Amino acid sequence: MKNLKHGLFQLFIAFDQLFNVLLSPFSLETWADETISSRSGRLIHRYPYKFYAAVIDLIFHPFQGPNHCVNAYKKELTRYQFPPEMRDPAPAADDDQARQERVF
Ligand SMILES: [Ca+2]
Repeated sequence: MKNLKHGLFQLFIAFDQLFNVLLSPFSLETWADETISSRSGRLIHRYPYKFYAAVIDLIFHPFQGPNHCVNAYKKELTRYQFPPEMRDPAPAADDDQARQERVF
């Protein structure tokens, strides 16, 4: 059961990241290892990402509560989707200053 749950989650993340690239493959803001939620959270300070984040947050609100996209971005900073031995031991940046420095 644990393998099934892990595999389904990996498939979801893989398709999410593929869809993120397919949305705008020739943008310099597109990165293959980023979900649409994380990208929307990273760029939430401007449109169209502010709109994307509002829609995605609304969809995920019943399951995860508010601020899904910003939380996805913070989670991305911890390299949560990497194998455990490849994750950065540094804690995620929670303050806005550190977040702005890591945007690009
Ligand atoms: Ca990632």
